[in-house]
Amino acid sequence: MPISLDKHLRDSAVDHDLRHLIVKIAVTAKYVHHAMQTGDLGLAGTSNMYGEAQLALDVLANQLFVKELEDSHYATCLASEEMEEEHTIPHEKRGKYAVVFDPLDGSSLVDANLAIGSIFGIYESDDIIGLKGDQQVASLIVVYGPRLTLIYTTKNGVHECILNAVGEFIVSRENISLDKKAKNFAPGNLRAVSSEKKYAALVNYWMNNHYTLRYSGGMVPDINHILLKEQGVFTYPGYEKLPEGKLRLLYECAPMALLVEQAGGRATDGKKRILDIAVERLDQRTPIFIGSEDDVILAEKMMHDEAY
Ligand code: P6P
Repeated sequence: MPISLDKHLRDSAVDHDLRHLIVKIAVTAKYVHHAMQTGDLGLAGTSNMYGEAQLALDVLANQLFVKELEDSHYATCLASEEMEEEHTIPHEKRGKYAVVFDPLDGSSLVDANLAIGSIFGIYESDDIIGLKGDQQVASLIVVYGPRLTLIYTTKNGVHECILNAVGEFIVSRENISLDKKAKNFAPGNLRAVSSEKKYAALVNYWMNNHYTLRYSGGMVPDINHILLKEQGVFTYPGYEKLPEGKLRLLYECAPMALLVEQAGGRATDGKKRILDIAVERLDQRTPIFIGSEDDVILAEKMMHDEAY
């Protein structure tokens, strides 16, 4: 008998408000997916038949999540990669969870019809600055691919759900567990190999040892791939032009790190555990090495040990 996301959360004795918050995110993702599919939204710079400036999909996705999360009465504040400031929930609608999100990560891929996703981190907190990823009570990704799926953790394992024919998210995989060793590699920021010789050596190691390349340019499908294949290593290092790399700690790396650690993997900035890094700024970036534990450890050594 298929189990719905809501029942799976209830059976895991997840806090009532947190359960409803996660279900609300899943339902809103259906609206975002519909907007993506109906094509009644151009990307920024186009206009509809009334001559109104059309909303870029990522702006619309952000507006949908902000509205639904505010109306849920379960959030204290919101922070989004699409907004410069924290969004404080009006007092009469305030709950107990701070929700941080990238509403549509990799939206530039959507016009090439590649899979993209949404990323969420949830904290029981009144504010965000100063938090560490380890304080997340839940994180989840939504994958807008050939199927609409999500993978979530409430720190009680990592589980996948798929949207079924009647519009319900049904559990499709439970307790995802990563192998210590990877066979696939997802080398982000490859342009860095020209200046970062240690990164060039690491990429060569993967190629010379016949790892299989699996990199799409979207962090959500790439980490989703690692979780569902139960092995793999994803890297996005910094380099001379961007010492901290491109990916954001709060909206991308910390939620992904919780999912991967809960699945038995590892996630660091090359030296420090991602979940131990305090959030000092909403747009703070960090290098990231994430996935199968042994391969992340090897990547850390090859990037930072003098012996390599
Ligand atoms: P690059 C998408 O823009 C994103 O933020 C992540 O989803 C993805 O992993 C990364 O950037 C891709 O970066 O340098 O390969 O385009």
